[in-house]
Amino acid sequence: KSCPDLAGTFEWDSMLNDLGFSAAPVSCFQHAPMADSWDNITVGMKVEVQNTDCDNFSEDFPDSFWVATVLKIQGYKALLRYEGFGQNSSKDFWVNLCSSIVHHVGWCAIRGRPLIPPKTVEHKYSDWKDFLVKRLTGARTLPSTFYNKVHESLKSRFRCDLNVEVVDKNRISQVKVATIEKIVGKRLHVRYFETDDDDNGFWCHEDSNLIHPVGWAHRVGHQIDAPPEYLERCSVGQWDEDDATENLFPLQVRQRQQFNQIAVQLANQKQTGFVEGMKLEAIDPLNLSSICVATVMKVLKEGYLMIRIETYDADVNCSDWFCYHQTSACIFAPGFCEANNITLTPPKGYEIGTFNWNSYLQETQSLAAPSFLFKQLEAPNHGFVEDMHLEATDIMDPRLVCVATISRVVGRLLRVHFDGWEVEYDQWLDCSSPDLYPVGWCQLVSHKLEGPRVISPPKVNPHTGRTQRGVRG
Ligand code: MLZ
Repeated sequence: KSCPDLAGTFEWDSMLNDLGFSAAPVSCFQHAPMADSWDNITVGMKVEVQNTDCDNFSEDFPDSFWVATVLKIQGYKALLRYEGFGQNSSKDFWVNLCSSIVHHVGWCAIRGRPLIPPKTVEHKYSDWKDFLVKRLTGARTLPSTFYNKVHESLKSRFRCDLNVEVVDKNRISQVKVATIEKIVGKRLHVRYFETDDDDNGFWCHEDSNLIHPVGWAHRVGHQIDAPPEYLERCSVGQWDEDDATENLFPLQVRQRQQFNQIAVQLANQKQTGFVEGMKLEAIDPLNLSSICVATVMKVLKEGYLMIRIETYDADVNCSDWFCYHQTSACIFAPGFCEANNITLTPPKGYEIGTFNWNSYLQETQSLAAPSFLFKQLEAPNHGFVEDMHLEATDIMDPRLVCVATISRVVGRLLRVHFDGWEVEYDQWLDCSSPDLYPVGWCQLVSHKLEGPRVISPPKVNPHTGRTQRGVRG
């Protein structure tokens, strides 16, 4: 099985006992394995687990099991205490609840495995059976189908060798054809078509809005860099069995349906949607810590927009345009930052303290995109709270999943801070971002987890003072 190198992966266990440590609950991460059934997993539940408090414990051949109670839950991790320990916390331990060493009560009986009381307490009772029966009466446990569910929820919709269209990390205004080479935890490693072997390709989650089905660019009118045969295939709608088709992108299908509904409503109310030249605020795709003044440069089909971040000098080749869907939660009406006390990054040539939307609109003779067009109006009850810990992709170096903390919550918008790194590395992300994972996710899917930074300072491009998508560090 192909896994990224797990050497040096960070273990949360030392931090989990810190006073006040709080991990974002699994149920906050809609796309995460088991998120939809996590509310049934509660403190006080009983499970059967290897008994390590015995003579000659061997991890590979555990021959004794015992019942334990869930004392705390942090992400996928649970603090367990063996039955019989009462107030004695000396053998408490953290496990990943989704790992294969934890079982529902009754599992040992079915499998003919022995339940053996831990050494530390074996002298405490003479009738352990009676003790356990009493302790277990009325107790909750995991559903017996828990591991089948875990297993199911870990499966990717994709498979290796499928072709997709992916943002070109060196030119974010276009997509390229790429092939899936590896899948870890529903994160896809893709290799751009016709690039040399040194190119390290690109990582993104299968629900990312940076990847699309084959034929997408042609369909919506997005720029694509692909071989002529491919373009020809797309223009006649001829797919082969290795082409990823739209059924693998349910979120994008939903976006399109939402867009169609909005278009009907707008038409009924005789209102127009996004128009070329409109101004807005947008998360800078090349510097996710900053929300910037931006312009709609082009309206594509099916609700896609090409947007330019005005922080930088305009590129004559339009290579600085970036595609956001109209229903994206990463674009905002002018005034959003001010209303929410976020520092708006002004256009090139303007100062943070003095930039004013009204005069800017006048000067540039342009219209503000009206606020009813933006998704920010809906703030779902997502459950994220400041200071919660989680695991998050460093989208500027997307092979990395790192230890992180929620540093701000603004409606549905989250600011994610990478522990130990400067705030310049922070990322504004929507609460439904597929780049956010619960504590214990990396361990669950065998992905390397980057710990908090301890040594070397970060590098910034000395020429531009900023970093580039996917090519930093
Ligand atoms: N090469 C990169 C690594 C940064 C990783 C930060 N993750 C939060 C750099 O030094 O910029």
